[in-house]
Amino acid sequence: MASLARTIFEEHLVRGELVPGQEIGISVDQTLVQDATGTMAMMQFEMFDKGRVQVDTAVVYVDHNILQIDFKNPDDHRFLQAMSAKYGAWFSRPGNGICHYIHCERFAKPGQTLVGADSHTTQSGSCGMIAMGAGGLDVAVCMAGHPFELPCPKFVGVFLEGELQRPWVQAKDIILKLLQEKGVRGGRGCLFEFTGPGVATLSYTERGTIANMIAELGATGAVFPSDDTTRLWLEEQERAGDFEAMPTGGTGDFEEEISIDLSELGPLVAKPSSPGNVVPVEEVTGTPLTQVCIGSSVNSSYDDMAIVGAALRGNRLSERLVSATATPGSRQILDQITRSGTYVDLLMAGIRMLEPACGPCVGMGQAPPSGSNSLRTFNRNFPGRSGTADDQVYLCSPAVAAASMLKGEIADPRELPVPDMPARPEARPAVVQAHILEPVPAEEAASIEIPRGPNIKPPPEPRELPDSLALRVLIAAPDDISTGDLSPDGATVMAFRSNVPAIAEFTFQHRDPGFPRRAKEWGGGFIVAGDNYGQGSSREHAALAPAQLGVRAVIAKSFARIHRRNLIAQGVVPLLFKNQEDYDKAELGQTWRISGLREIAGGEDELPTEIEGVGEITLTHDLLPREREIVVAGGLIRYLREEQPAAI
Ligand code: MIC
Repeated sequence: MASLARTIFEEHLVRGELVPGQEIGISVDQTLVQDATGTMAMMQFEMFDKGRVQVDTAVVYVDHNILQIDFKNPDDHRFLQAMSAKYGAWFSRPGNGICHYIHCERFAKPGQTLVGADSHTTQSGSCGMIAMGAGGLDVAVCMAGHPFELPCPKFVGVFLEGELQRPWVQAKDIILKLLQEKGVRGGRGCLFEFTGPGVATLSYTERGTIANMIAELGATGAVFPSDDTTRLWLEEQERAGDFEAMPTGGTGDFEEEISIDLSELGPLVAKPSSPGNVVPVEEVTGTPLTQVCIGSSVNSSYDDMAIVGAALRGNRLSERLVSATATPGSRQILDQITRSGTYVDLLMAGIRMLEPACGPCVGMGQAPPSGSNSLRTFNRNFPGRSGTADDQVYLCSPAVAAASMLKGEIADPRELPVPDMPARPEARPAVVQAHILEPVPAEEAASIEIPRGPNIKPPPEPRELPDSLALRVLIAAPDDISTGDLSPDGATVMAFRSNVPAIAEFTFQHRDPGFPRRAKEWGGGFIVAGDNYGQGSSREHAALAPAQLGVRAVIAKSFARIHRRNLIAQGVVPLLFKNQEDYDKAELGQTWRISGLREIAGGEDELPTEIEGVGEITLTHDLLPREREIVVAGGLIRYLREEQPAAI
């Protein structure tokens, strides 16, 4: 046997060698964008003047900015609907559900590659495919027919043994266990392949839970075998023809191997405000709650909803809670929970039933009360993401959520009686497929007009990189700055995703609200940061917005994968400290003079830097050959225009 991930990479390799860290290019079979990343990505795709998308399957989903409190979001949706029709993409209407769930239901295919403008694109790795998150521009480049470029990941085998102690220990506890062991930085540069006898005990959607949240480790992706479970899933989705058996690797097939005994796991909880802050549920039982939310971006499968419904049947939510919500992952799941009786179980227990969409996971409604604890089955709990500045969000499995809904405090589900589960109704794929609009044939598409609302502004023009930059330090930020710190989540800010000058005004809103004004007054500057800068989402706005404010370089101890690439693509130089202790010399307002920037293209990796009043330090970088050229050209669009004019 060989590693499945390696085999798929080998089959798609168009450039480079499969050596961890080396720059590779792979051909792309499928792309996805969603409405919050998709408007920018589609405008960037337009610049390539290709007429039609150049991948086999391109899908545009509307699932993030689903609130219509003014014209901005609906204008974006209308724009995306027209763009999809014109350029040959599928268009999933608002109300169909979350891109990751629908993609697994309708499009994921064993052996293929998928690149999506959303970090949780990794969920489709549950279908024996390589699925990776990327910034919108990188996805636009793939839609235009170019390979996806990335540092080759290290292939890590995760050997699962034994079986979960069901029903109260769940797939969420497997990924929380990995997060507990490796932390939010521990998966960077890794592709996790799940193998071993324990894999066969996991359902398709349980695999999806793990593959979704592999993004929280900073990983490139996760892959599961395409086996009998996958076959049954695809048959149920009336896509039996898409099945191909693809086993995962065994001992000796990986660059690193780890094992997890599923039978030893208990329920786990991630405490505020990082998905890596994981403890056994026993450590937090009794924590008072005002809110519990199930579903949304992860754990919104039929089974996730059904177990909560069954546990609550005949009971009422604790009166200590202000509210509880349930968000099914897709229209198909909504249909199934309606027919199984789960919907009524949840309704009668007092849960607020929300439409299938990302919703509260991304701060799109359901902000918790100030200074209180909210328990959620979601994937991220970065500070302020819920919409409440001083939020205290805990992450858990549906089982822990169910027990906690009854008590109004974090509770151990193993105290509950095992409920009678309703019979699982068959899935009805047509329920959602009917509302995924097909690409319009090329002849008809040519005459389609694209309506652009007043909030839809063209992507900003990146600038050429000078050889030296003397600018001030705009912020000296700590470790693990998330993209939510840089470009916040939530209804107000995300409505400006199509308007970079406007969204830039919210940069660092929660951590340092004076940042945008300072950046403008100081004529731009540098961001200095600790480890894992840019963790979390794929939103390129976290690079575009600082760039709009004049940020020309970020100097950090280390970077998160997708954000590092977004900085490069947008022409902001990601630099590293040669000596990490030099981070401590950074202070707000200092002028740093960085020299030799254009020499990066020629292979230079030491940049002498003078810190005013402190002295000289050396900065460096880990840019791969092509990345160096892109940065020096001033970003990916300029690079493609200058170096490969035929490509754009
Ligand atoms: C997230 O879960 O953080 C998001 C919102 O889905 C983002 C995408 C975005 O910011 O639009 C992601 O994961 O990439």
